[in-house]
Amino acid sequence: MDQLLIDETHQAASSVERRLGLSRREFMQFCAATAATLGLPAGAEAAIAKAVEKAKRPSVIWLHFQECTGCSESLLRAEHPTLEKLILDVISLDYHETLMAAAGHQAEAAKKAAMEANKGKYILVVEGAIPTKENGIYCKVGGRTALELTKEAAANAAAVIAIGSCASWGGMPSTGPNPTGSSGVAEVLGKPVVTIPGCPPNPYNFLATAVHFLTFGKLPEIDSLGRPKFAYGRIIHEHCERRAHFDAGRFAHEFGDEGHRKGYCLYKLGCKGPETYANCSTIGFGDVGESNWPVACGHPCIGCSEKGVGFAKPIHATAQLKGMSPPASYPNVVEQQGKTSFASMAALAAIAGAAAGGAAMLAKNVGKQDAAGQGKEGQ
Ligand code: FSX
Ligand code: SF4
Ligand code: F3S
Repeated sequence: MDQLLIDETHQAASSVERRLGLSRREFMQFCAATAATLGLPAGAEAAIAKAVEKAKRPSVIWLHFQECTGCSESLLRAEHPTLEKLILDVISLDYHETLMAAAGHQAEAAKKAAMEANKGKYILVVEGAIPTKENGIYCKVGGRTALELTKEAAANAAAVIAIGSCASWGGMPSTGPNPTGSSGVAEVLGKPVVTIPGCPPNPYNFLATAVHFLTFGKLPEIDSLGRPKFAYGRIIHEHCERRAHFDAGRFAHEFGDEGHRKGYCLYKLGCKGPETYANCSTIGFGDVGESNWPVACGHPCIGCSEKGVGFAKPIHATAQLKGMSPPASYPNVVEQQGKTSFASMAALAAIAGAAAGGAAMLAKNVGKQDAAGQGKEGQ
């Protein structure tokens, strides 16, 4: 960073320091973490710091429908005490049914006023699915259906964000036979919206999306399902901390067995990491950093963020492997010293250039080792 940028960044940090009582270090950590979540190049935290420092925060109108409020909870109950302050400082949360003090007519009036004052400029955030059967009578707020309220609020919004799997594609309320016709926001509006799926989604994915809007004046790049690519561009299995165990054929077969206790791959317990696009494994939950996500806690991923997987496939059914096939044979879990390993046999066969013969010998020897009862955990 050049000197001017450093000075401006420090200025921004001091201003936020005064406003929120945050230390400069905490604020810069937040900016750096957001820049990293967005996959921005080094130095981008300076632009974020300047944008957050600006007094004018985008107005956010947040609607709640068929859901458990877990999205809001995960956003506001982060362990790190400053995150909550930052969320409320990055955005101007003008209407949020479960957080605002107002109730009844007062709340309705607050929404109307916020929508009028920020016409064409506010961000509409929808949490929860929208029931569509019987003209949407299964979810009403203030006597009006979720269907009506969504369409009305979306009409003058600068951007629409569906937070959580419920709002993104129906989520848990849409589980078959879906008696209320629960649907996602894009389906109801008939146009694409930004979706932040997950049940609940990682708060940083929402926050980073809001900060991107604040910093660059536009929403981040999205995929065909409306998901920001920075967060949902890769399958969990690609960057899972247990991946080496999957590749080596070391699996937990039952909860509490030796493989489970040793932290082996959870694929055979139904982990949907191989067919779920999300960054759970890389940014973690609860603002405590990596290693705080379902798989790290010992439970298979249920694909909560993936349409057609979460709340659709049985939790312990084996996942579909996307873009890969499992190896036909696996190395032993414990290689005994002094014996030729699977890898070294493969290397030797390749070096000898006798691919066909080498492979045949390899198969024969692996067969012998299997017969000797080794590597049971890997089978
Ligand atoms: Fe709950 Fe949100 Fe799940 Fe849904 O999260 S955590 S049921 S995605 O809409 O409140
Ligand atoms: Fe991780 Fe699940 Fe893939 Fe195993 S199957 S490596 S636990 S994501
Ligand atoms: Fe959900 Fe799987 Fe992430 S269950 S929270 S998508 S690890």
